[in-house]
Amino acid sequence: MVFYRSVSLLSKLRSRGVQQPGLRNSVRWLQVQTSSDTDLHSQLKELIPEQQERLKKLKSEHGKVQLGNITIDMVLGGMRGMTGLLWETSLLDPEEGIRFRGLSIPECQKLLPAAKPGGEPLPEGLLWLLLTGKVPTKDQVDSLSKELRNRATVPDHVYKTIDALPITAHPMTQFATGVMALQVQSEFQKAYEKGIHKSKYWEPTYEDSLSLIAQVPVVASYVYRRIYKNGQVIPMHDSLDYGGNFAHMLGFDNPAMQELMRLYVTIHSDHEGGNVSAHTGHLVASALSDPYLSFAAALNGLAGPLHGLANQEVLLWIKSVVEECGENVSKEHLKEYVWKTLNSGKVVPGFGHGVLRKTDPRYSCQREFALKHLPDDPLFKLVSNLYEVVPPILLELGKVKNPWPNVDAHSGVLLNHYGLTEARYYTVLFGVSRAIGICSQLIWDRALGLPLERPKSVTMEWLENYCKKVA
Ligand code: NMX
Ligand code: MLT
Repeated sequence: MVFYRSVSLLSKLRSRGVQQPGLRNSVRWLQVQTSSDTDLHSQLKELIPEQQERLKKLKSEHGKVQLGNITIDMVLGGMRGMTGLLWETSLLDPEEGIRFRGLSIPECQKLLPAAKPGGEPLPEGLLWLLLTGKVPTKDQVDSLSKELRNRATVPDHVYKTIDALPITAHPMTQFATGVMALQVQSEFQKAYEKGIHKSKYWEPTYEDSLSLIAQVPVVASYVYRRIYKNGQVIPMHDSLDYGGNFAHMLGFDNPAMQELMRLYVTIHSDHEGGNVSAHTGHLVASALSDPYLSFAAALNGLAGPLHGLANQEVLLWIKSVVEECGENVSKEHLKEYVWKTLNSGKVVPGFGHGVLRKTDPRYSCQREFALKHLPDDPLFKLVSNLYEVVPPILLELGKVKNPWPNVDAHSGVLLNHYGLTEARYYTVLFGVSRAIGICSQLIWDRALGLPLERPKSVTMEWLENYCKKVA
């Protein structure tokens, strides 16, 4: 049984100094952890029947309620503004940014357990929150950390499969290939072949998802060490948390870098359902493809430069600015460089968004991190100057709907500061984090019995004829 305890939560949040405006929104949704049970699976098992009932009621009582009109602009314009997906784990407000199960990023930073007092949230805590809608206790997070470590052994054939690729293959290609190779261990596939009843689908999906989340940092760090560190692999630490361990396996034991990785993995995990990677994962999973197949597909979408690859593009672009204009480039020179980029028919990477209409809060929290840990870093100063220089120029173009920076505008300079300088690798880090969001929703897709995704498409001729008819 789940209890809603908004009032006591409110005072708990207040005593931790959470800002009021956002708080009012989140309290409506947030469920407080009332159980000390540290087993995530049994918590989910308890939650699923009531959420199934909730969906059934929504369908039977309100199934015919209209959510808006579909215009030809929407059909031709990448479905922008068209509501068409159920995604429980997070919701994006165009002005305010992402909320994970109702919690904003600053609220997650205050409420989710950290490795040390006042530190960045542990991604395992976010996973617990996304899956259950409840803020976990430190004991629950520690238990989940341990479970993930226990599931992290990657079969040998996965390394051999990656090794079959040329070392020059893009890190995302190597990573997605590794994830495909992990698929041979899918519990869902085995259970389906044995004829599992549909009401039980979520159970092997849960098994696959937790194993996948546990193993992606191991595969990702293998790819990094293979390409950039002569294949000298660093084994997992037997007591570190998920984010700390990922930094460790990559070769970074600086406590500040480990904190950065915890923040990085937390904030990149989920961005509601319509972004290319989440939507791809959800679509592929709707055919009852298992979590490995679905997530590998999602990674291939993330590897596109308008989506996840933008973090690579941003650092490469910043480095090209430095190469051409020097580290202490003036704002005037920066403006010229931005115009040069635009005039050569390219986008300014790290700016703009399909849904957001203000500065991405994921950008803002990375800026906070930089102000705290690396205020004098020259590339951080350059990024700060771009924040002033780029938006007015994009507005001047007259077509850009959001001139403000997104998550990718900032992540590279933080990683670069701590020595992770290989920009081509950056999207792999995004991918590791995104497994948490996509797999959490996938478990709920199965638990709620969501159907095959199959929207209707039409031709230009069909649209022209339709317009003549309605004119
Ligand atoms: N630089 C130059 N032009 C831009 C930019 C930008 N940063 N952002 C939008 N535009 C252009 C866009 O290309 C389009 O031009 P055209 O009509 O000639 O095709 C026009 O402005 C209208 O686009 P919007 O409706 O504002 O944006 P849309 O929803 O289509 O695309 C992005 C969103 C994110 C793809 C776009 O803003 C972009 O290309 N940004 C740079 C790449 C980037 O940072 N991507 C990462 C997004 C976050 N993530 O991690 O996935
Ligand atoms: C994401 O995190 O997926 C990006 O910001 C893109 C999006 O939300 O469309």
